[in-house]
Amino acid sequence: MRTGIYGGTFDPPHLGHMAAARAAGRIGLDRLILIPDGQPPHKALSAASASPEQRLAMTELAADRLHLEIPVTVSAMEVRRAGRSYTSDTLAELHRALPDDELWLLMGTDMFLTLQDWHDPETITRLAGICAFGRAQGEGEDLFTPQRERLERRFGARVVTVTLSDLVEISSTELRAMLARGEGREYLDESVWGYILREGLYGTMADLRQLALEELRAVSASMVRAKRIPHIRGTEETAARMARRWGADETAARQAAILHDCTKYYSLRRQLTTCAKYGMLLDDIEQKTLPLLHAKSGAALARHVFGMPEAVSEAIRWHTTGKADMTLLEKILYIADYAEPTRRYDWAPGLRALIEEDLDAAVLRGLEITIAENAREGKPIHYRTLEARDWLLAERGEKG
Ligand code: DGI
Ligand code: FE
Ligand code: FE
Repeated sequence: MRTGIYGGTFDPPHLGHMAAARAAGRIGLDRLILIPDGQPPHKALSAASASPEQRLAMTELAADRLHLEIPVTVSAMEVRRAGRSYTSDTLAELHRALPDDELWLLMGTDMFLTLQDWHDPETITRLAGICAFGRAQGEGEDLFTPQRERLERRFGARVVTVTLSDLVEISSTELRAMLARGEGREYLDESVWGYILREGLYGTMADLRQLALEELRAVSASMVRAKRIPHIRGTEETAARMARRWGADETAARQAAILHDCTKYYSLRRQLTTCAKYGMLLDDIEQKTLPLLHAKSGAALARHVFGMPEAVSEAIRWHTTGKADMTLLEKILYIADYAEPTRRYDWAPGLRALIEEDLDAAVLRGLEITIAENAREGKPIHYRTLEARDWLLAERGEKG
């Protein structure tokens, strides 16, 4: 197993780090471990820095968004270790844990050119091969070749160099200064930016109750796994189109869709504490049914953390079960969640046509699909889903 190790302060992890990590695919690694450092030996953390826990969380977001073929994990070993973070200690620990692995230490140009000055370079070069990233033009080989030869001669180091054509020219120090001025978003993955806004890092000082749609999207993205983001985007665009088609407030439809699944990955415990904190009442079934709770906790956060109007919060609250007497916005979110383009089911194409023609018929079909699917899986059907269906059947009966 060839294991790549990429350490850094990641304060914050930016697109330059992500491009470098992606290059790991080009040196034939089987897996990659990102390691945010605890107390970096080469520099003092400034007051405007994120905490180790926050750097860990941002690195986890970035790792999930690399979309590499190989597994990428984030290790908290340096963050948890007391004292300074020495790479030699980290490699020794990894070598003990993974004795059969071939370790490769990934690093940028500046680090590579000073490797002989690190703490215990003998141990580092004995336990790991060195993979240095260089820029495509300029400093490339004229700087790299002599350093590679020096390290090989002096330590018997194994060195490979990779040039990055897509290298992003930004340092975290510059980026933090830009963020404090309301700039720099283009150097960050959307979710990492959203995390920074949500936590108010680096002097961003965003008012979470007044976020623009672009900021709200980023904040929501920072709360979920990468694989859910296309579904949230699809729901937003479908809800926006439905709002125009059926005469609802498009911004409200977008807001509701952006936030509708933001708590989807909360644990049962966190769902319950979030609902309790904001006075969101739960019935007996909800208390025990994790897949239903994100609608309630999401509604609570939408209202109390993100300052959404009640109509938006209510649409989120009822998006999983539906209910009798749904408002237009509630119907739109409910059905956009089903009909959005990333849903791949046999019934999806028919439903996509129906939402353009007859909104109530589409909501009714969505409810019936939910009832049939839960019944097939032997799960209890929420009484509100049944009430919603009966309400729409009665309404349609009266009209017809
Ligand atoms: O959050 P999404 O996956 O986009 O969709 P959703 O909010 O409709 O949630 C779907 C989940 O909720 C799925 O795991 C099934 C579950 N669910 C929906 N209605 C009921 C239900 N589970 C039970 N037990 N009873 C229901 O009536
Ligand atoms: Fe949902
Ligand atoms: Fe959803």
